[in-house]
Amino acid sequence: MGQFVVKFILLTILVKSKFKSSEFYNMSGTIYKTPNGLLPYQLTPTGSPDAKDLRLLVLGDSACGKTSLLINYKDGKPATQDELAYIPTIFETYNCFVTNKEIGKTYNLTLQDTAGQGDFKDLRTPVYAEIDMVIACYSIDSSVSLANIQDVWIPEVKQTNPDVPIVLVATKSDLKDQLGPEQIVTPEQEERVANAIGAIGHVQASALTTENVKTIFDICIAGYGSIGTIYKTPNGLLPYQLTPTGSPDAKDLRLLVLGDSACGKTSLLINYKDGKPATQDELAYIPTIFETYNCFVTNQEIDRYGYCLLFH
Ligand SMILES: Nc1nc2c(ncn2[C@@H]2O[C@H](COP(=O)(O)OP(=O)(O)OP(=O)(O)O)[C@@H](O)[C@H]2O)c(=O)[nH]1
Ligand SMILES: [Mg+2]
Repeated sequence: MGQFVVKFILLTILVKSKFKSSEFYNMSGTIYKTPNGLLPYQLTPTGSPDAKDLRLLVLGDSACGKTSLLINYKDGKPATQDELAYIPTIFETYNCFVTNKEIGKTYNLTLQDTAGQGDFKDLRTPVYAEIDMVIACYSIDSSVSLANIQDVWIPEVKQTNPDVPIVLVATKSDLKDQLGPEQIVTPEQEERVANAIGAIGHVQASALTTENVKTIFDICIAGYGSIGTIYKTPNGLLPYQLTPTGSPDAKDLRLLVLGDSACGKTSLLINYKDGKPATQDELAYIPTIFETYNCFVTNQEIDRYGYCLLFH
């Protein structure tokens, strides 16, 4: 039982770090998958009494495609030519219900559309405190709009809501097929901004073709449900097992224990890294000065790189 609790705590730390730093972050135009595939939320005409509220806000430069994205998602179909005509937004709110039948969860989504035009800053900023997640948009053919995410939009929202999770979205991904590579932002530029703003996900999407539009919102829902809690897949907690060696692409993850003298930090680490209950000898109290342990852990189920854990 004791061993289970120890593992549980350490795995919680591990899974949270993994979730934040890689599972979502490495999206870069790919699709986030749990062992069962992406958790799919479908639009439903009405919600259930236990539907959770989730408020998503889009922001980004004027005409980068924010409104087109929201309309495409909430209507569940490609935008018509009329809808694709550019009408600058002042301030608009859409609502829709989405359900995942597999796990029986429903969300009442509030989609907060904002104006990219600077004139409407006074309308935008009051809602920043009330939102759960930001969808930060730039147009894939505009490196200025990408730079503005880091220089203008995220600083603006973080003034009011410093810890809000961010999903970074490249809009108009269909333009990659029409424009030359020199007119499209580079993966390095995108990666740099994603890193700088600490995005939990990064997706390239098109309201014109609907590519990945739904994925953006599925990531928001999955990310929101997991942040600050223990990340669980439909199969339960992602289980990492100790392995004698790592794989060449194992990621480094450095965990540090701290707390009062004799509160049990060293016993916890030894128990976990050895994968067995501590012996009576090991449980004897020997004050630590500074010690580092290493071990490799792998999750076979999701068949990805393992982690090289460094404990201090
Ligand atoms: N090729 C292409 N064009 C798009 C796409 N999404 C939007 N557009 C075009 O981009 C223009 C601006 O789209 P909007 O969605 O209104 O832009 P916005 O970001 O809401 O602009 P503001 O409301 O002023 O902040 C329109 O002319 C759209 O037709 C897309 O996925 N692909
Ligand atoms: Mg708009």
